[in-house]
Amino acid sequence: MSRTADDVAGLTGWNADWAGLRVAVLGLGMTGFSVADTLAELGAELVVLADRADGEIADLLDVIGVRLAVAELETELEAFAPELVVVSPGFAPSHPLVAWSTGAGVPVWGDVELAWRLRDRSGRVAEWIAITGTNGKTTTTQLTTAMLVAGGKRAIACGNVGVPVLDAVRDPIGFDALVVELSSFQLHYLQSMSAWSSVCLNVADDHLDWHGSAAAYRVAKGSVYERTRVACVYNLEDDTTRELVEEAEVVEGCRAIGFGRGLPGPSDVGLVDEIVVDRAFLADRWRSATEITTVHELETVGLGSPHMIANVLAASALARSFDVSPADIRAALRAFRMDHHRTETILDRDGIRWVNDSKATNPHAAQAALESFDSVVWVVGGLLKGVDVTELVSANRARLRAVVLIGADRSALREAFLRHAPSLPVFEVDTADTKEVMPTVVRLAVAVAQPGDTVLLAPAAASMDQFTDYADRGNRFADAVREADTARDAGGEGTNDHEPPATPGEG
Ligand code: UMA
Repeated sequence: MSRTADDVAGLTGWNADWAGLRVAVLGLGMTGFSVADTLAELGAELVVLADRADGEIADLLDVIGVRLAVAELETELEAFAPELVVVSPGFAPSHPLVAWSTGAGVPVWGDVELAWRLRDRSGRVAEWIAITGTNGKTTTTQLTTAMLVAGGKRAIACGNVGVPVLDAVRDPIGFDALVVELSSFQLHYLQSMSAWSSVCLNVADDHLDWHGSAAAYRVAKGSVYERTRVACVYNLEDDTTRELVEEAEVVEGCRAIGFGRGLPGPSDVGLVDEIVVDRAFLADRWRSATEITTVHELETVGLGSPHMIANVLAASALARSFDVSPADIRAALRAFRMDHHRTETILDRDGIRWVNDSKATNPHAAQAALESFDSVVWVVGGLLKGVDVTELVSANRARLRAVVLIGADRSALREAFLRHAPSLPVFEVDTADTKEVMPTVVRLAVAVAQPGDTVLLAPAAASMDQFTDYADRGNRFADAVREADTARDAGGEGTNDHEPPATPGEG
């Protein structure tokens, strides 16, 4: 007999009756495989539907005996008549397979919903610390994890950071805490998580094409706070995050903890005279504060820019909520190393700094990167995901020496610069050959950059129109910068001693 949506809603726990449940898994990337592998172990009846699939993962699916369909997906789905659909985050709610499932009244979960229900897999049930925000979430996730580990906890960073949550849940030893980075896509398909503590770092327009509207994106982000048990951490410099906490239904006794670069009130984590202090997690918070670290120390490990300090404050609040001592947090920060592609200096020569911030995949992130420098040759463009760039262009006009436009479709940016910065030199890289994009960028930038300038790759856009992902885009930029530098040492091209191109235009 088929199981109803109510039966499926009641499936919580590794030992629930998953056997024979008919589940359609949408997508076969990182997420889809982890879902299929888990449910196969639980004895569910499965089909994976994906219109494209990496050969290696498809082979693995075959090994675990799960069927894959790559064509006629709607017909396949209807014929399979699933009792549950588990969807990968790349599938928007408007995708025909998702729309059919919701229309037919079939429960649609994301992998994180499934992971939450299966979190008692090992005897040691981990608490979850949930992290979202338009920007800074990966760094904050890594910082929080490092702090927990320094505090002697067994913790792992998972979720959007690149480790499916189900992989963490199925660890045989188990963890004290999962530090879960959640994208707005994952949050949209998550219904029952009740985190120990949670944070939404900031909210700015992103992924509007996926969500359909800014309001829907905001709702998804805010859902991170729902059912939080100990601490909802919010950004004192971003009113939206405070409103989202106010709107959330949390567990009785859960506290709201603010973080920000100003003076902290009681229940906040903030800065006093360049010292990072906690005024939230101490008994006498009305009269005293605990020192965690100093801005000077953060600068020495590359965490001194305004947005990095904000990430450190948020991570500190989360770690303090899990009882990590200030001394352990400080030790974690001292040992912390930033990932590649985040305001990463590739070369600093003759007064010109070359910086890779390929991780800036939306205007909000690009703004944070631009603010770190006074005079910039800005490499920008790619897939804009339906987001308006006008404000970004007009707000940064004064710090720009010149602009190098990349991306398959550069029209929106071209238009914005024409309108809001008509006298600014704008060069376009017009090539369909991926290998040629970054060498051309570097040639153009070399010609216009002056001592004191930063050539900044902060595209404000996703990369998939021209590159595999943001890492590929950043690596190609870094390689092109280094190659031009080597060529210069060898006496060839790539120096800063020739004239700028006479007229901006296509490179
Ligand atoms: N697919 C289709 N049709 C579609 C869309 C997808 O068939 O219309 C199938 C294909 O088989 C494809 C697979 O789905 O191979 C890809 O699934 P996916 O796009 O959901 O990606 P995963 O490999 O499962 O990785 C996802 C996250 N990707 C996205 O949200 C787009 C990863 O975040 C995350 O690390 C991983 O799950 C583990 O949780 C990456 C990301 O780009 C880093 N995130 C976005 C961001 O940070 O901006 C949200």
